[in-house]
Amino acid sequence: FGMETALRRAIDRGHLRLNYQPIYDLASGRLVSFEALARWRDEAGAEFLPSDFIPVAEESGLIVPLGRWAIEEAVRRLAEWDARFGGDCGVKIAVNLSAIQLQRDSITPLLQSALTTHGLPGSRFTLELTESALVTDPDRIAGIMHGLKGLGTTIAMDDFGTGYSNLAYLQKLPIDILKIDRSFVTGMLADRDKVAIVRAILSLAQALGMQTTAEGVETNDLAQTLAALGCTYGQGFVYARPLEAEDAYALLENRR
Ligand code: G
Ligand code: G
Ligand code: NA
Ligand code: MN
Repeated sequence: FGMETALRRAIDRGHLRLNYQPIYDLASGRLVSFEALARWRDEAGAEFLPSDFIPVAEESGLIVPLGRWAIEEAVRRLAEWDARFGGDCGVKIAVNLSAIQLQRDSITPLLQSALTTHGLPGSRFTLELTESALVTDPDRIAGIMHGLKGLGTTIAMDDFGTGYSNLAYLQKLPIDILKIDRSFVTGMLADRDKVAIVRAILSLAQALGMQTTAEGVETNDLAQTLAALGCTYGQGFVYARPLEAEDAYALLENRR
């Protein structure tokens, strides 16, 4: 079957795009960033989600061109938003990096070059890595993370709590944000065990001087509870689903 061939063609022909899901500061309600999420609509109009094609991309090696495209597209888009806004539009963009992409490609010079091309500082970007990135070659990943930090970026540990039981890496790596996996967040108001896990992650992050993002915030009650517990940021359907770029820009325009 030709999912790999079709994906290769989609990358070459520019048929992938990024959607953008807003992330808010829970205490102030301020819009602070957008997570860039890849989408693919094929020639027949069928829409594919990352859960369909990222695994194919990783197995086939296409994650390298796909990941390069995502970084360049995110940087280009933020520069476009700044230009339309008439200056720094005040949000960051978060880009997902897969473990296999980090093993196979040199992300830091690529990002540096995109930043130079578009005249943006690294501090306008967050990079989201999963714990699985740390399993195979932690020393190499640590080196990459320090290189990315050197560009001024923010580093977020995605899906935190689902991946890796060895927490020793938290004290060694330059991690700024723990993203609490939505499996602990959504529905936590009706589940004391989930609340206990979320509290534990929040206090761990606080003790280590890290910020936190709760994913899967689906209700106002949940947003308020997370704010009261000291979670820094929230992302989820109560605010917005992942948006087309134009709708994301409208959201940030209307914010002022
Ligand atoms: O948008 P959706 O919830 O279907 O995304 C599912 C997951 O796919 C995200 O959590 C993210 O980790 C991953 N993903 C989305 N876009 C990208 C991308 O551009 N690169 C990589 N490596 N992963 C992505
Ligand atoms: O962790 P990851 O990068 O895979 O998470 C992003 C994915 O989570 C996106 O694909 C998005 O569609 C999904 N998502 C974002 N907010 C919510 C939410 O509030 N509820 C649910 N069920 N999924 C969400
Ligand atoms: Na992510
Ligand atoms: Mn996640």
